[in-house]
Order: sequence, then C-alpha cells, then structure tokens
Amino acid sequence: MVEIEIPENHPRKVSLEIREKIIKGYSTHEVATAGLLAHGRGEAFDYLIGEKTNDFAKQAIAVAVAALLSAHHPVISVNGNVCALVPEEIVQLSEITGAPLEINLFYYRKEREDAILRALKSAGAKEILGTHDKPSEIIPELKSNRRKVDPNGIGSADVVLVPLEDGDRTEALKAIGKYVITIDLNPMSRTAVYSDVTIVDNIIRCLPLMVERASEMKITPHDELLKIVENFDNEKNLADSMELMKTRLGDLSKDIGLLRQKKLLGANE
Ligand code: PTJ
Repeated sequence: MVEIEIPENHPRKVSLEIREKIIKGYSTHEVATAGLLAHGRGEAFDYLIGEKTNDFAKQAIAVAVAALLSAHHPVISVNGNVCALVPEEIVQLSEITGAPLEINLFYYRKEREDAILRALKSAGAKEILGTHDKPSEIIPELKSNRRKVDPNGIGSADVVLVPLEDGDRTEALKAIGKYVITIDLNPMSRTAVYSDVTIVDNIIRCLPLMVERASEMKITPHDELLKIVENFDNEKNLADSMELMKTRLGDLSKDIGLLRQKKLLGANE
C-alpha cells in the first residue's frame, strides 16, 4: 500500500488524513470496497455542513448518550468503516456506557470479521459480540447478511447505536421495536430519517465528543436522562441540518471567494 506524507500546510490535511485511515483499513481487510465509496459520500456531505460539529449535532450527541446510559440493554454495532476510523473511541464509549460492541457486517467475509475483531482487541476491547463462532438470531424483515445478529447483543437490545448504517437494516430494526441511534453525514439517507436520533456529523469528530459527554452524564439521574430523550425531536434536528446546508450553499453561491479564503470550512481553517 502506498502511504502518503501530507504536508503540514496542506489546506485539506485533516480530510486527507481521515481518508488515509480508510485506505489503511481497506488494505488490512477491515473496510469493504463499498466502504471506500460510502466514505466519499460522507466527505461530500461533510463539505456541506462546513466540516465541523454544529449545534444540532451537539444536541443529538447529548440525546444519544442519554439514551445509551438510560437503556436496559444498549448495544453498539461496529462495521468496517467504524472500526477503521474510530477504534479506540468506540471501545471507550462502550466501556463508559456499558453498551457491548457487536460486529455486524453488510458485506460479510470471514477475513473481514477476523480483521475487525483483531483491530478492536488491540484498541482495548475485552468482549466483542457478533455471530462469529456463535449461534445467531435472525431479523426476519431483512435479507442481507446483517439479518444475523447476536441473541445476547442486538437480538435482545432495547437501544442500538448503528453508525454509518444502510437503510434496510435501520428500517428492520425499527420494525422489531428497537430505539435506533445513528451517526450519518447524510440527513436525507433512509437511515437518517428512520432513526430515533440522527447525529449529522463526521464520526471522526463525533465519537470523541460522545465519549466526553458520556463521562459527564454518567452521574445524571435516570429520570433526567429519560426527559432528555423524550424531549428530542429528530425531524427538527434533520431539518436544522438541511437548513444549514441550504444557507451555506446560498452564501457560497453569492461569493465563491469565500471558498478561496477557506472561510466556510471548519476543520481545515
Ligand atoms: O463494513 P460493512 O460491510 O458493514 O459495510 C459498511 C458500509 C458503510 C459500506 C455499509 O454500511 C453501507 O453501504 O453504508 P451506506 O448505505 O453507504 O451508508 C453509509 C452512510 O454513512 C452514508 O449516508 C454516508 O454519507 C455516511 N458516512 C460515510 N462516512 C461517514 C458517514 N457518516 C459519518 N461519518 C463518516 N465518516
């Protein structure tokens, strides 16, 4: 694999470094070929939100953390992209919230599952659920490989965090009564619109913030956590993210010079 050295002063340094993580994950078999394409789609939407964590995402992060902390049996689903981009942070979030990690792949290959298992273990994970060497439960609404879930994990969970998820499974998880949290840069994806909480942000920025919020909110009383969850309106959250994109495009279309000055791109300012 060719690894590139990105110069310190490169205006797209942060974005290119994230891309390198995905490419590395692909070369070590964690990431599916389609995962590279999914990442590119994410990059395009990240441009539209200004490559920063906006207020609507910060609010959704707090709600997502409250839902995980107040759940009876929360579970965090891990796929190839998640593992390549935020292995340590996903393990930390799992530990703080008490939500076990479950490997669940759309493009299943044993080699990929093994690679993800290894990467999560070296990131500090002690227990990892999944269908590897265990009997699986089936989500009847689904046809893809993701229909196989761990009966002790997603199978019996009340709250599931499914970052960078495909739409079919989100719909299926909703159909069997799960409370679904996702992280998705595209507020128009089926996953984004079917989920109960959608964090419209890059998982790279959002996971460290979730870990921080979870450490803070761990002592919040249970009834307060429930109130935070109940008061959340995901449709408004999605509408706010689309409004931001619309406003940014409006501003930029009036003055392309803003892009040359990098005035409207957060992460690379
Ligand atoms: O590892 P596997 O086999 O389970 O496959 C994983 C992928 C991501 C390939 C699979 O779940 C898939 O095909 O997903 P989709 O349907 O392409 O959806 C992925 C969503 O994640 C898209 O809406 C992207 O915009 C979004 N996305 C991509 N990169 C990021 C992201 N959202 C947040 N942070 C990102 N870095």
